[in-house]
Amino acid sequence: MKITDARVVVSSPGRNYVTLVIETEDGVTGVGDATLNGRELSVASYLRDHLCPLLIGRDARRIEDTWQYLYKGAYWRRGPVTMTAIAAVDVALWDIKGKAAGMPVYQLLGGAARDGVMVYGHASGSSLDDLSQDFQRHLDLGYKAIRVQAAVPGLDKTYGIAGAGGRVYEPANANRPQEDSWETSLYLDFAPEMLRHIRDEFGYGTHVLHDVHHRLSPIEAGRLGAALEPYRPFWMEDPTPAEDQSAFRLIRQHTTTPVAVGEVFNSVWDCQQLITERLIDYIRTSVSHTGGITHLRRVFSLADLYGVRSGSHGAGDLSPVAMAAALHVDLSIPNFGIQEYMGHTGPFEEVFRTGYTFSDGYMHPGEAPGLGVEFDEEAASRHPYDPRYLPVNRRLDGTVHDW
Ligand code: CS2
Ligand code: MG
Repeated sequence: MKITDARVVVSSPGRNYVTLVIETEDGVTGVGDATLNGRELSVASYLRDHLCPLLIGRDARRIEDTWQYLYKGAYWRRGPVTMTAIAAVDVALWDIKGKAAGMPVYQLLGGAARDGVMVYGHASGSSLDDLSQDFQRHLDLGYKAIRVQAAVPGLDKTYGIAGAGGRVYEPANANRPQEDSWETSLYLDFAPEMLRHIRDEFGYGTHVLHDVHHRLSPIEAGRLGAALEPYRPFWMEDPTPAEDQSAFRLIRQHTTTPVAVGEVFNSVWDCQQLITERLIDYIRTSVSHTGGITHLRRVFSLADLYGVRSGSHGAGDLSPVAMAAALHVDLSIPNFGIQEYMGHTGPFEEVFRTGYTFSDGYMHPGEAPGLGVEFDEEAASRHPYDPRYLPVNRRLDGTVHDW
């Protein structure tokens, strides 16, 4: 089953997505997501200029061999650009294999290990009252797990707060990054208040999650985790920048609040110490930034040995192709924890026709052969690339802080 064409489509149906389309001699086509938010064209070029020419003539059935060929053959290993490009190829080949076999990808991965995939949605607000309204909206939609973020009093721009009050969840500016503001002391006082507010109003029947977005030092994270314990968060996400894996030993010494890390990682090596020393509870690497289904399964298999569960990144900047691929993996692995589901906005449905479903807090990838996502290239061409920068974050004295 020879590959006859591999092409990259960069489009912006609501936000920017890079999609790889692979065609085979017998007419089976596969798609992969190659979106690296804010740095999209670097992956598009890696694919177009370096990988697509190598794919022509290869046997589409040899997924592992192709993965090794692209990873080891590059010499320059790992890194978000390389691993996102390889992921797109890998996911497209799994899509092709599923379509050729007449089976959904999860069946090829061993079949369903559960009936559905518990997902968490994002509730946010400019105030605690706004947050409560959004939390209720998610409950009404059926969510069993809800992430909470609210504007920190005293900081005029904070990450993760959608729409209401004129705030933008993830400001993305055309010419240069927006500058957010930050002060750890204000946040550390406020975050436990926010969790208390939600538990007082809604009780303990729903899983509540919170994303710290890499902004604390290890000892600050220990203090936050301890302060959150009475409100029993499902997890505290990305408490510190996790390039420093050993820093998590200090967090562990101070709190039993579960820790989730990994959305900016791109290989099993980035989380090896976190997993093997049991320094985290959930590993959040995503299918599209971590070398695709082939490598993500390797990460989750290692995690399974150490009692660490999955909690894949599923923000709206990963395309519906990535969402579908994540759901196939989630359904089939033994150590699934939870899946993020932020959903997609704008006219994305014109371009990506998805077969996955959401019902009562659980998702399912569907039974269509392959990934179950159809990509309409003609529709994509009506939504051209729209360059955007992610924000940077500064403390009130002007120091650049982790975003
Ligand atoms: C966030 C992301 O979903 C999350 O947990 O941390 O929205 C993240 O900010 C974006 O994916 C960055 O592109
Ligand atoms: Mg996050």
